[in-house]
This record gives sequence, C-alpha cells and structure tokens, in this order.
Amino acid sequence: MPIPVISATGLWTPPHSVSNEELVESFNAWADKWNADHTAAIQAGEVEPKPHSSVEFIEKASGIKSRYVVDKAGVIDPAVMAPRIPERPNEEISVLAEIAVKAARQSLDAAGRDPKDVDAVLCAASNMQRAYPAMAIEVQQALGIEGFAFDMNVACSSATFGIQTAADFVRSGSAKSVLMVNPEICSGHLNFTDRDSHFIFGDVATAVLVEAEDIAPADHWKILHTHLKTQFSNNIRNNFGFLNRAAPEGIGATDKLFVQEGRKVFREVVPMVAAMIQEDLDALGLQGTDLRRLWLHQANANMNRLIAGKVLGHEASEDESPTVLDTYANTSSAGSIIAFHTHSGDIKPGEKGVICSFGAGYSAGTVFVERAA
Ligand code: CO8
Repeated sequence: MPIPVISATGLWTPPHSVSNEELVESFNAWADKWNADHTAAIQAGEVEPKPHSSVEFIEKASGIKSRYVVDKAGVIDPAVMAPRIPERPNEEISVLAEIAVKAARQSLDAAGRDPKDVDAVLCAASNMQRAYPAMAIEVQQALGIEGFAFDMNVACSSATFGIQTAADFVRSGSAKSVLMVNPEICSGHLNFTDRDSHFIFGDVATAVLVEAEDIAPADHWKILHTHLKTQFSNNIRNNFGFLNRAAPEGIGATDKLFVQEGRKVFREVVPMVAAMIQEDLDALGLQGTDLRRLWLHQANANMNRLIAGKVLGHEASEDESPTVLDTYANTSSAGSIIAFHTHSGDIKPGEKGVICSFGAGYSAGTVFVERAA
C-alpha cells in the first residue's frame, strides 16, 4: 500500500493588517452613532445601548493583537463594517480561488512538483464563495492540473479532514499527489458590529501537498497517524445558505453571519481535544513529551495553553506550542497549517509533532507527523 506523506506547504497572507486599536476605534465609532440614532428608544428602555469594545479585553480574552484582511477599508469604516469585495465576472478567477492558487503555487514550488503531475485538488474551507462549480475545480483549472477536484467544509477542522482524505486517496491508490487548499476569507462571514466576536477572525490561504512517499521530496513529513471526530453542537453556527436567498444587506440578519457561545465552546472543546490527542498518543505508544511541537488550531491563546498543558504535562513554551493567532487571529481551517508552515523549519529528522484543529460542528482532527530528512 502506498505510504502518504506531506511533501510541502504554502501560505498566502493578505497585504493589509488591522490592529486591535484600529478595529476597536471603528467599532466604538459605529456604537456611538448607533446609540445616537436610537437615543429615544434607549431612554424609553426599549433597547440597550451598545457598549464599547476594548483592546485590553480582546488581547486578554483571546491573545489576538491584529489580523490580516482582504479589504481593510470596509472593515474599519464605521459606515460599512464589512469587507467590500467587488463581484467579478465569470470569466475572471474568483477571489477565493485566486488566493488558494497563490498558496498552492508556493507548496508546488517547494516540492518541485509540476502541476501536471498532481492528481487531485481538495478545497477544504469554512466558507465557499459560491454553491457551484466547486472552488477546487477552478483552482485545478487555474493551475493546469488534470484528474479531479472537489470542495469540502468541516469549518475550522477542514484542513485536517482534508489531509486525512488526501492521505486515504494516496493509500487507496486513487491518487499519488493531492493538493489540499484552505482559502479562508473569514471577514466575509464576520459580524463586525457584534462586540463579542468582531475581533476573532482574519483572512488567509494555506496549501498542503500530500503525496505518495516514493515521489515525495527527501525533506518530507511522514504522516504517522490521523484521527477525525465530530459531535453536533449549535454553539458555533452560521445560518447563511441557499434557502435564505434574501441575503442580509451588510449588518442586518445576524444569524446569517458567524455566531457562537464562546464560553461554552471553550469549556466543551478544550477537554474534548486534549482527550483526543491523549487517545492518539496511547494508540501510537507515545508520551506527550515525545512530541517536539504542537501546531494547534489558532482560535484562542488560553484554549491552546490549556490543551498543550494537558498533553505535555507542563506549561507549554512558545517553542513547544507556537502562536500565530496574535498576528493572524483565527483563520479557521488555515490556523494550524500557518503554525506548521511558519514553525517547522527547525524540526530535525526523527522528531515528531501534531497538527490539531477544532471548531464548529463540533469537529476536531489530528495529524501526527515526523520529519523524514
Ligand atoms: N470588549 C469589551 N468587553 C467585551 C467584549 C469586547 N470586545 N466582548 C465581550 N465583552 C465582555 C462581555 O460582555 C462580558 O461581560 P459580562 O461579564 O459583563 O457579561 C465579558 O466581556 C466576558 O465575555 P465573554 O464571556 O464572552 O468572554 P470570554 O472570556 O469567554 O472570551 C472568547 C470570549 C474570546 C470568544 C472566548 O470565549 C473564546 O475564544 N472561546 C472559544 C471560541 C472558539 O474556539 N470558537 C471557535 C470558533 S471558530 C470555528 O469553528 C470556525 C467557524 C467558521 C469560521 C467562519 C468565519 C467567520
């Protein structure tokens, strides 16, 4: 049976970063205007005034200091409070495919892989730009890849689910080289007028090339073990879909954008993920301390501190469990891949680590890897 490995990864970062200060300033200006517009209703006790957001709260509660976005101007304009991404004609590559291609090319170049030798493309992300044709097929076409392509969505866990799917294709012999991309324009589904969540997400694209060991470059990553898990929960939800065609104009219908019970998510997901990693370590006959690094999903710095602490048996250092959340915020499925891409160059042959995602669904995935050479 062919052995699947990770040949290379890629990362595309939007050019514009928004600091907490900039985001909070625009939120507070929007809130002040809303309060002024609703003075009578507030005074009559019919509605609550909108409280201010705070830079200190955001950093303490989440660990996020800034985020990259595709359209900074719209996001920080109190009169807009949403990214403004112009629609493109069908003849032009769509935005999501365009950023996926940028990350993909980097991974193909790093592996020295000609796109003609890739057999399949998976687009694994939280939000697809349209219903069909699949984003993955557009990426396939833009890169000149033959074979097949399809989209998959497991929210924040899309990338680990994508890696296991790609690995299974390699094992079964239906593909030798699978490109898995995670274009995440999270700002498009974020309610920038919701104080509880306006700071959480950022935009990015990542790519992972999963291939049969016999064609992979020498400096690949062995995939030791993968594990996927889902368990239904309403605590992270977005009701936007094709059955509610009256699309919200900007900031109206809040349940057609990201909503969550952040505290419940925190409480329920931390033990679930820590137990899952422990179960996998047991299956592999390893201890937490055998892991050189944990590339965890980047949703919340305190969640990662707790999960890594449970797995390692001690407070994890930044070297053991690196953070990219501070500059990228939560980029959904791409978060753990950004951490892996940017913090794996120093791992020595034979050293092991785990890429781990968790999020809406609930969904969680682990990919245990070992540096080959
Ligand atoms: N500024 C100031 N104060 C605030 C703010 C703010 N911005 N926001 C909330 N507060 C206040 C609250 O009102 C509350 O006040 P009070 O105590 O008086 O009621 C107080 O601060 C504490 O609020 P919380 O209880 O909400 O704060 P927490 O300490 O729990 O932190 C977090 C909030 C950061 C959201 C935290 O709960 C968390 O990170 N939870 C985990 C979230 C998580 O992992 N979610 C995963 C979602 S990602 C996913 O699955 C992908 C979905 C698809 C992506 C789509 C892209 C959009």
